[in-house]
Amino acid sequence: MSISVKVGSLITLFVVLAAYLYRKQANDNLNDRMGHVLSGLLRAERKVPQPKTRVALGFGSCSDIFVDALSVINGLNLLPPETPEHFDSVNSTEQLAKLAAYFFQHGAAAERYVSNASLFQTILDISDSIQGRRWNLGGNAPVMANRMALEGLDVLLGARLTNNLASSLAPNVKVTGKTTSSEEDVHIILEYKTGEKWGRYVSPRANRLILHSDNSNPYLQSLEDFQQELKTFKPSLVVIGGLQMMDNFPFEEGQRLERLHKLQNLLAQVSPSTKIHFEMASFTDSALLKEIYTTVMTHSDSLGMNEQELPNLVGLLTHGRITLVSESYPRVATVLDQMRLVYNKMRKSHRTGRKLTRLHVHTLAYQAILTTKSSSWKNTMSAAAKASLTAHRHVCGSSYIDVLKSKLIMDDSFARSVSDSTDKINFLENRPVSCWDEDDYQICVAPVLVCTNVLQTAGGGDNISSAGLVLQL
Ligand SMILES: *[C@@H]1O[C@H](CO)[C@@H](O)[C@H](O)[C@H]1NC(C)=O
Ligand SMILES: *[C@@H]1O[C@H](CO)[C@@H](O)[C@H](O)[C@H]1NC(C)=O
Ligand SMILES: CC(=O)N[C@H]1CO[C@H](CO)[C@@H](O)[C@@H]1O
Repeated sequence: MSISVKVGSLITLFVVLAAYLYRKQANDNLNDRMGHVLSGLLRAERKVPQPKTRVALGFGSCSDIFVDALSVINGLNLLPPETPEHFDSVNSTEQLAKLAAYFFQHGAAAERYVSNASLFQTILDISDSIQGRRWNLGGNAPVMANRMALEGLDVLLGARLTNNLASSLAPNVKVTGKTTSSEEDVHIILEYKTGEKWGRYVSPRANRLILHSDNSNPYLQSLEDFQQELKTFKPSLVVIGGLQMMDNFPFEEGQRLERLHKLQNLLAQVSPSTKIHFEMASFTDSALLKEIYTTVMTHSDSLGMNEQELPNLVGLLTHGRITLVSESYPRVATVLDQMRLVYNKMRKSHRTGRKLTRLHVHTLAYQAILTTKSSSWKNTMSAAAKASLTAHRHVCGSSYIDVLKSKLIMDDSFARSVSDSTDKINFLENRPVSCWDEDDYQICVAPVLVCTNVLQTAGGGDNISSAGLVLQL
């Protein structure tokens, strides 16, 4: 070997080594930064004691089967459709393929009713045969109930449960109404990761499409029992969720509104010292969301929702229609503007019911909580931190947070409003939760250490919202 070749390979070696050291340094800096963000969030979470109080939640329950979306799509021999299309409910495999492509290509969360019972059974049988599928307790109210119970609260749950489901509840959850032995509603949660490919469609982020064919949840069967027990349970918070099960369900004429009026009546009778929170979900039927707006939302002190559900509500409030798919990584400024719009519209247009004093929006990248300054909601900063940590813990499936399994996708600074890009908040890694006052409210924004090792996305919103609420009571 000649000298020049030796020198040449030596130089190559140095270059490779230098590149390696440079990358290692960059990684170490990044991990240091995330370490600071993590300890800042943990400090904020621990700053306030967990309250010892009572919470009541309704409605509905189901069994969730979590399964890899593409395995089910392949199992059903679904070919990627020419044109993705949206449907309010699903009735054939062609519709399913088009609908799946529609949400998959946007990485948008969705939940749809399958009107064809034999098709639903087929999808379920295939899902259950796929390796790695998991069964879990499901339904917004039971998941939130378990979360609150884990946080040490006493919980009343308005749901009719089968014995099987009742056994998955924490011991400090009391269930209203009878347990039934009849069949339980099943929700199929088709999960996909970022960058998965189905034909020419690529998912821009991890998310899920939920399919259900519920026959009992849409009727809010436990409502009357729940109302009865609330009188003696005297909770400090009532949480309402699970109403999306009414979306596209074939009710008889007038039946849906009749149930919602019963719920409105229940809420109107809740003592003024008890707060009411409504957890939004994915809706497609604008008429239903309008009914829920007047019967439930205007009777709530607090609303919780994700980055898809917020524009839905904004759409309803501004032009009476739901927006189907929106940005999956919305900027902070956009979300804050939408929150201000919802807050101001709801505070102004009030005739009866309660005044909105709290709004929590959970997104993949950050948590934003708005609270009215004169309200009795406490510890907004700690609540935002806890919600953010819970988002990571839930998706990664571990209460310990590993910075090596995390990434920050929030920018180093963010504008507070789209209308003024110079009014920026710098994100401080040692004090990661930014809070400030505006008009009669406070806003806190906490970055999420986004889990890169995704175990589950469904149920995230329920855990995150509950975690935020717990510290604010
Ligand atoms: C299913 O789809 C067919 C064809 O589009 C339609 O005629 C029928 O009414 C649908 N059935 C249900 C239950 O939605
Ligand atoms: C319901 O699904 C089955 C297949 O699972 C299909 O054979 C049938 O045509 C579907 N019904 C409608 C109305 O599309
Ligand atoms: C991170 C986390 O707490 N996840 C929980 C979400 O809620 C379900 C149901 O209560 C729990 O099983 C998870 O542990």
